[in-house]
Amino acid sequence: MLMRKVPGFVPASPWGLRLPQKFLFLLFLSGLVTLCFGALFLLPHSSRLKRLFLAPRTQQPGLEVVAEIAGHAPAHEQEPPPNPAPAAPAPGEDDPSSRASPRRRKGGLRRTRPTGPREEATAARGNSVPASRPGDEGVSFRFDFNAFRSRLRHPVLGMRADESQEPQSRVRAQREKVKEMMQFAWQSYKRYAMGKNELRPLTKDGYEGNMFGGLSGATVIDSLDTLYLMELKEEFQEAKAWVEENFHLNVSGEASLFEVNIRYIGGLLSAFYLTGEEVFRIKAIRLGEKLLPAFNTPTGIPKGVVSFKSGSWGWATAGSSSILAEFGSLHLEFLHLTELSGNQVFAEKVRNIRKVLRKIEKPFGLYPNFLSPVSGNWVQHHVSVGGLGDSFYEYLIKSWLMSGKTDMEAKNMYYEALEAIETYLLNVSPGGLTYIAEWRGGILDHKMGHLACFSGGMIALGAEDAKEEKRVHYRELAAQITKTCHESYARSDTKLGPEAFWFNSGREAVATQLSESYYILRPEVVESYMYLWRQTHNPIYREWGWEVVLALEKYCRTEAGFSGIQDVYSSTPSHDNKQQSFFLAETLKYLYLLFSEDDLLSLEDWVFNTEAHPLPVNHSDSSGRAWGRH
Ligand code: DMJ
Repeated sequence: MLMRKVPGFVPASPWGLRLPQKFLFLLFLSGLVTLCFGALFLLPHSSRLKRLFLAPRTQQPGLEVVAEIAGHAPAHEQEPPPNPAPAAPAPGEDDPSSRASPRRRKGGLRRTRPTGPREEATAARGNSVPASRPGDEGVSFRFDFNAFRSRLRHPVLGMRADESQEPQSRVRAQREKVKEMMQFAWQSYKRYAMGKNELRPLTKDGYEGNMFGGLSGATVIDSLDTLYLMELKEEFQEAKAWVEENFHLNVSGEASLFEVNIRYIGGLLSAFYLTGEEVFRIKAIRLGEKLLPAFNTPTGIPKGVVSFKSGSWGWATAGSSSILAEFGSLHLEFLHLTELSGNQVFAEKVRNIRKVLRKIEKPFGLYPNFLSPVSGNWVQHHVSVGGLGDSFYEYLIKSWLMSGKTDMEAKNMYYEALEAIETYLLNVSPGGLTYIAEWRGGILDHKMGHLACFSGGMIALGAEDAKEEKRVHYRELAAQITKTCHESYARSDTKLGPEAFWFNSGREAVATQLSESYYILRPEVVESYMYLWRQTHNPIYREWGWEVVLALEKYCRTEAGFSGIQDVYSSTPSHDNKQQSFFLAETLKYLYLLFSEDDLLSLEDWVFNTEAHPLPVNHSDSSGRAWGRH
């Protein structure tokens, strides 16, 4: 031994050590062992050594990762919810939570068919996605679906109180009618256009369009949650089977980041949260990864278009500005992508967008619609709560709600923006109609787009958390704007509203030219009816919703599906030959919710993305750091 060779060292035992020295040596040894063991905890989650020595924890791994990185206690160390509700079974199937149980998952995640080499390559490249293992399709992170469902305050599909108490009620018949419309829209799509992005009901064929970069099946993905909540079980299974077998991500076109996010990512995320089916989670994450190159700009503000071909997009080569409503409507979905993948990159991307917007100077507190992703400056001073701006404001208030009311930054930005909108854009017409005009560097266009009619619902939704002295005011404002939007419908021959309506020259809430007189099955007006109904239970909103149902049946229903119309002021309008996917995702869903009990997708548990896909409120983290400000 080395110690024997040390001069002056006198061995005192067969081990060559005196008792105190022996004690010291043992102390040193035990310290060394403790250190080595402790170091295991510092190894990355994927480390083999770690997996060998430390048994995996089963509680809420998804939240743990978010919580660990955010530096606060994981959810399973917190209080259980006050009123946990049992999870509702998926239509036509057993309790989905049993399918997603850790025991089941031990044998591998639910397998879907291979999705092609490009997808595998993308996953392997991975933007720091955990390494893939055979059987898990490249997404090895595990999300505890049971724990998530146990935290919901209401059963997903509600208690169906209305049906049991009033089996023959009018509202039930109205709801059934909307369900029949959904069934008809779906079956028509399935018959003539299954797998295409949208149905063309007059020519009885499908349409791909150029927004989705080669992705197919927008109507399938957009319909999943609507079919689920209407309990159209067979149709839901058809849609799910198509996703499993035919929804391929190995495409190489150029896609709208916004459209792919709100329709595909939003639809897949909702389908997962409603059913626990792994196929939806995995596809959402894989598709989310394909969107990341859009953020490779000097500011991190994404370009509107992402090229799936190259995997990256030359920011300098493609146009000069990004659109507020587009880059400002990613926050909800991207936080959920992080929640379901454990990959912080998604959350980081949208937090950076927030940071840029927070810092930049706003003219009069208003957010213009165009921003340069290169310089980070506004490109022109056009402000609108309709197209180009709309869902940015919506995502602020919904980020606050989705965070479990902890994302103070979103809350403050929302109420500040609303104040500026009220001060500079809000008007009352001579006829007493309240409307939100558009602003061009200080000059007002006295018009409202159909798209801007979502704002009644948004303001109603945000009213509850406003400063006390503003609450009643916002409720009233929401009701007034919704009434104006109803007027735009009521003043047409078809009782459907035009794409844009004006307030000038003595004409109010009507389109002034044919090019603005079309209706393409848009949801915004019924969306506001739904929120106002939930807030007030004023029967007028159900009456107005029913007027829309009758008008859709009369003017938009064709032999092979629903179609938009070219002139709402004609009693014999021409059809535009398009059944928009958002008609199934949004218009019919909001109508169905309008004629349902409030606990069907309760607003305590869910926020709807801008394509009406429900995403769950974070009930897990009272400190708010996982979802809120970092
Ligand atoms: C939908 O895709 C979404 O609602 C989006 O926010 C705006 N446009 C359509 C519906 O009109």
